[in-house]
Amino acid sequence: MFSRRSILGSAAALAGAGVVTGRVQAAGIPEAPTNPSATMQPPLAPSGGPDYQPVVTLNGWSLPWRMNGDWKEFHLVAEPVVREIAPGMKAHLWGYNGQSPGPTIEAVEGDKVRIYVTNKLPEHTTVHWHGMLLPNGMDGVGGLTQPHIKPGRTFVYEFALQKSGTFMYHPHADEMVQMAMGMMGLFVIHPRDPKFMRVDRDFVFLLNAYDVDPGSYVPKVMTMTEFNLWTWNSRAFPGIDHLVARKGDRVRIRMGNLTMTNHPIHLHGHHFAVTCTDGGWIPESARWPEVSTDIPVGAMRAIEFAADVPGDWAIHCHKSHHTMNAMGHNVKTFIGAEQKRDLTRAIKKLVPDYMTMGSRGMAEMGAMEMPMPDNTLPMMTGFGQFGPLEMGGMFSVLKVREGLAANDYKDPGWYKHPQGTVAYEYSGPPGTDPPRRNDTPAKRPEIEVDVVKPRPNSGSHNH
Ligand SMILES: [Cu+2]
Repeated sequence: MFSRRSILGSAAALAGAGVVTGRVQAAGIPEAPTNPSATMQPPLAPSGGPDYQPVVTLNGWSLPWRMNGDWKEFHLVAEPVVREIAPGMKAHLWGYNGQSPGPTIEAVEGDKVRIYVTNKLPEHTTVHWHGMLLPNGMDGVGGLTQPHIKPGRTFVYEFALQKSGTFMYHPHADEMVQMAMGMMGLFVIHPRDPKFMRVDRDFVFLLNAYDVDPGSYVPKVMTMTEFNLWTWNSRAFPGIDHLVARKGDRVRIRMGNLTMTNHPIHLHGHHFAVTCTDGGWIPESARWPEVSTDIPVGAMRAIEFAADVPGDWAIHCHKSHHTMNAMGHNVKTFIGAEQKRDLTRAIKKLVPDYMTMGSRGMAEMGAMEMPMPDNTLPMMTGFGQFGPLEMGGMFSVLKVREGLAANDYKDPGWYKHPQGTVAYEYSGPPGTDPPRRNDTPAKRPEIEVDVVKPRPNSGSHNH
């Protein structure tokens, strides 16, 4: 699954550089697993200690650890990486252990963690543990709580995990550049009580954004608001993994926002409750049902719902320009304008590749194979079973199916709708009623679900 490599030679050499403390020197630095691909790795089940439902990182993975005495030891390597944003486009980013975002770190409330951070970037860095309650000197703010980690050096962070929840990690050093280049990851702390807030499927991803000029590979790091790639875990539709759930599962989706703007995330076909923020779990009495939730800058939200109806349900950012890729932003609006053939012909004499488009809307771009620079994603793309989806950016599909195995996250393909349950074209003569296909309209099954409260049998489901 992962290739292993030795990072910097022997621990003794590092100790000689005066960076690694004598306390940990004896055991040596743990290996730093690396993962070069954007393929979702199977969740990393707990290998000891309290049981928990491991998270599934969309297009990502969780970082293996080792026990050293009663310390859980991890090794992050900050380094340049190549990330496929979607098939047809790669970006040259900075990240951790081979990918951007870095691997998800999973541990349990009460664990003592020791996290080695090796810097293979061309400039200094630090790691800040966003939202965590920890000693001030472990907070990772370069210059304020620690010296910067210079290129080639390794630092050690040690703290006990006081509180379960969802947290993030990112540099607090040359932050604008390093975050614009993709340096970030998720840190999930599972509750010590395996029954507390137990779900059947637990998905995680970061909202991030890049500004990569069409035809180029490196994000523009000075961009403030005009990003052109809106991504989940540094992937844009149609490159984002689908979220596969078994009918009847209680599902959690944890989303952290490290972009420079807010994202109203909308889920079709289900009612959910926000159950967690970076500050902790939300008591039942303070939850309310929702279908969209706004995720502020520098914050995370976990939503929970019962996946009670099979189907292919869209989940996406409701800012419609965030479900669009590069190329689109500078297209002029021509809706309603007559683009006369003569005019087109005249312009084509000057600009041979010129195309008239957009006078009836932009939908025609969804199916069009437009000539584009290399390494550029179409503005809107992707196909479903009924035609082009005309999407990009922050869009994916929740696929609810009956009878899946508990740990089956494989793409089950497109949903096969029962006959008579898909919207259809009216084909009768004007003024007549549509042909009757069913005596009763197709209805969702009636399931008593309280989205606000955890399921009463929550916790016993998988045992
Ligand atoms: Cu958005």
